[in-house]
Amino acid sequence: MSGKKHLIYNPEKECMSRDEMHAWQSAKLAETVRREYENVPMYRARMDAKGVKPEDIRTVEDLKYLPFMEKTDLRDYYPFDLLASPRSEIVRIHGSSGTTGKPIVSGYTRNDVDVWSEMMARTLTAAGCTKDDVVQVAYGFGLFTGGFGAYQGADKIGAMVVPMSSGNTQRQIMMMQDLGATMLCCTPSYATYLGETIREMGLAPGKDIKLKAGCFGAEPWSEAMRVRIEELLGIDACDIYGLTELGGPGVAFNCLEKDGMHINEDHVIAEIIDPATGEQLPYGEKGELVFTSITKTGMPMLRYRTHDICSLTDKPCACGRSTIRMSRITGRTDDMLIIRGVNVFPSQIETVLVKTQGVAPHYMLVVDRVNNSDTLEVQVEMTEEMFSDTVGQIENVRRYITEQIKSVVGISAKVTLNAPKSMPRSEGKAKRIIDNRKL
Ligand code: DLL
Repeated sequence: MSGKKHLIYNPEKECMSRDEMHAWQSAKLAETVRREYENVPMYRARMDAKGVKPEDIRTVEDLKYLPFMEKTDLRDYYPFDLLASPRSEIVRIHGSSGTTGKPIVSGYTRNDVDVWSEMMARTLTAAGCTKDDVVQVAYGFGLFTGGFGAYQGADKIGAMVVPMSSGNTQRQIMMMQDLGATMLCCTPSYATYLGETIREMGLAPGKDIKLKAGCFGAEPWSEAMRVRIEELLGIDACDIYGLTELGGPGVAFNCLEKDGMHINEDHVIAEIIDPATGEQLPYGEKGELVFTSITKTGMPMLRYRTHDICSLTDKPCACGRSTIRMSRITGRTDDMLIIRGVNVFPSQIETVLVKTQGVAPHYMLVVDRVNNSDTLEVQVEMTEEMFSDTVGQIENVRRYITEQIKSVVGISAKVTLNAPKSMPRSEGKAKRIIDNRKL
């Protein structure tokens, strides 16, 4: 237990008994399935093919009879064929850029925007935000949901919102000082960059910078990275999770215990499945996260496969919320690199790097195939202090990282130490992998 003071935005919903939650979820699920069956021809056809009728879905346990949805569905039925409400009811479009071609888009009704704002108000409150706070939003505003999500949540709380969007780091820091920002919302990689820049400018967290907490997400990050951000900025760094298809950030969030992310279960039902068989897995086991939206009306997602890997727990949390929690995302089924037959997650390598003295957490994994064998190169940046060390000392660090990767991940990697500030900085989602084998 952290001993921290916990604020809860909506105790009635966030602390309801498990029986009440089960009854609520079951009723909302049945309603959503009916809406989807009646309005979305693709999903009706999929249910018919499985021999499932809306009246078969009465409780949360019946979820397993429903067919899955996938990101490819959003591409195949782009842009509006998955809408479960009339076009005239859609008040907002958000999207995320895929690695290939067109973005995927999701349509939000007024109800969906309100639900999302509530989820984000809960998220920010759990990190300690009240109407007295100044919330600097350094997530991008646009089709990406980060900026608008944080704005809407802080606005609902009645805090003072500073909608900076991402980038323009010097101006970002100037405004942070001038306006006395107390909360920061951005990606963890950008938080690291902001923290480093603040330190380089000789500014002192707690004195020149008034931040007390941050809500960071939209990309995977490690526990070691959290410790680093907390040290750099002198704050509580809370993990927040979400995806465009489910209504943006705020699907799940850390409270100040930072022991897993509370899922907004009155709006989404979470399952963990074995990605190979599609079978449900029990609490505690790692697998692919699947979500069903039960209060969205624009484009509800039923059993949506996120490809994110984590586990769930229903163990009680010291904050008083009764909702189940998801662990940190440890990787994606499609981000998992298979190198010489070994499963490698970038987060494992990040943990090694962040814990190593002398290197900065700016890194890139370059995978290639040479003479029919996979190669992995880990490029990481040295700190200024390390850079001015002797060649022998630098070589010791390189060797240390190589050994650690071998022992943690189980494969040999070539480690390249780059000069300070030579690697690209990320203002939004960081790109950490170059897989030349796919080219
Ligand atoms: O990234 C929404 C968001 C904005 C979440 C701001 C948190 C903060 P998409 O662009 O649709 O939506 O990307 C969703 O990002 O499936 C995960 O793979 C990844 N992701 C999001 N949050 C986290 C997190 C937003 N906390 C995809 N940890 C998801 C790890 C995350 N991965």
